[in-house]
Formats: sequence, C-alpha cells, structure tokens
Amino acid sequence: MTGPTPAGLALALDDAARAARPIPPLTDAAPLGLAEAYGVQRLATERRCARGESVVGVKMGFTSRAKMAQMGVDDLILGRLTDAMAVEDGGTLDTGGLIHPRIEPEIAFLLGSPLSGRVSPYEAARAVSAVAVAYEVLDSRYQDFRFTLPDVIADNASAAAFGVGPWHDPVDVANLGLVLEIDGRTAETGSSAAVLGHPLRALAAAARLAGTAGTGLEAGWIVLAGAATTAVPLPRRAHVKVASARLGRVEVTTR
Ligand code: 0L1
Ligand code: MG
Repeated sequence: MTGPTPAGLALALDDAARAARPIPPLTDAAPLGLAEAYGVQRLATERRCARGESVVGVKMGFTSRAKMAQMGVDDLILGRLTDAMAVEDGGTLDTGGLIHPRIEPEIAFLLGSPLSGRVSPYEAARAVSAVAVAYEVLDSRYQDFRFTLPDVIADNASAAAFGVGPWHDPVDVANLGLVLEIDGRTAETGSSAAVLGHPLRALAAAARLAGTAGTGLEAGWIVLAGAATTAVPLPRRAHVKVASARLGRVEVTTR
C-alpha cells in the first residue's frame, strides 16, 4: 500500500489552516524526508496562490538556540510569506481563524536585488535595501504544536502572519535590543545577536535554503531573519508592540 502523495499532504495542511482545525504530525503516519517536506510546503503555497495570494518573501525559523530548545529541533528552516499573511503596522489581526497562535520579535530585511545559493553575510548585506523591526505570528497546524523537523517544514515553518515597522536605510543590525510588549507589559526582551550571532547570517542561510525549497530570493521580497527570543502565546483582544531603540516600533491589535 502506498502512503499519501505530496499533494495529499499539502491539501491536508492547507485544509487544517483554513478550518483552524489541527491535525496529527504527518510523520506519525509515514516518514518524510527534508526535500520531500519542502515539496509539500511548495505545493501548499501553490494552493494559496491559486486562491489569489502572492509570495512576498520568506521567513527563517529556528535561528536561535532559544527557539531550537523551545521546539526540540536542531536545524534552520525556511517558510514562505504571502501578502495575505501581512498585517499593516498598527493594524488588527483576527486570531479567530488561528489555532494556537504565538508571537515573536524579529528583524526584517527588504531585498533590493535577488539572492540565491551560497553567499557570505557580506554578499547578503549588499542585497539589502532596507531593514525594519518586525514580528511573526506562528500557528502550527499540528495538534499541541508537536512536530518533527520535516513536519514543520511541510507546514511552512508555522508561518501565519507578520507585521513590519517603518523601513530604514540599512544599519548595522548585529546587536539591536528588541522588546516585545503585550498590553503594556514586557513579555520578552532579546538581542538581534541571538539570531545566529548576526541576522545577516540568517539572510545568507535563507539564500542557501531557498534553493532547497525550490525558490530563490527575489528583489522586493521581505526576509524575516528569525526570532530574537522564544515565542509567546498571542492572546485575543490584546495590543502588542515590538520596539527597538534604533529601528522604532511595530504594533498590532488582536481580536
Ligand atoms: O523560529 C521560527 O519561526 C520557527 C517556526 C516553526 C516552529 C514553531 O512553530 O515554533
Ligand atoms: Mg519566526
């Protein structure tokens, strides 16, 4: 007997996201290789695009030791961002359509030129046209946020929503303090240095992993470099702010 096809797995994940109904990890039923998992991610993204969404960038996951330890994995992953996931700065995010959302503070890059393959952080820096403070909302489509590395890759690295603050001309983002506030209370504080020692390393890794994922990083795309802290549960009816002394702030209200 043969197992489910990549298209069947992509459909299961897409349905889970749309219905906000979690499913067991795919690998509970059958093993999944990393390349195969990126194939499922691509197919699930194609389903979104067929409904009218466009890919506007990528996100890097597990870029800090804190995040790897939080989720029990030990490798970097890449997920795709679409325009439907973007929340305008100061806007509202309806968490009603999400399963168990979490939020984390990040640094975002805007690419002025394409980037792919093995590049150094210095080469990656040359492709950056702007930087901003950002947040990512994660929402695993798996029950209890339980998954293996191939599971979470297939699930588009848990990408659900994101927001980006005002863009700034490129500045040194090696060690920027980031504060995540929920309803005026500090929920997490961290430094961009937690992102692989320097967020530009995450950008270089994104260029490398994009090939594995069957894509390349395009000019005009946003790259979320990865979290500076662990992710925290995102409550309903909350006001969330991520602030950096150098890059300003980005805000969102949930309902
Ligand atoms: O760092 C990340 O963005 C990891 C995303 C995937 C794992 C998770 O859902 O926490
Ligand atoms: Mg993230």
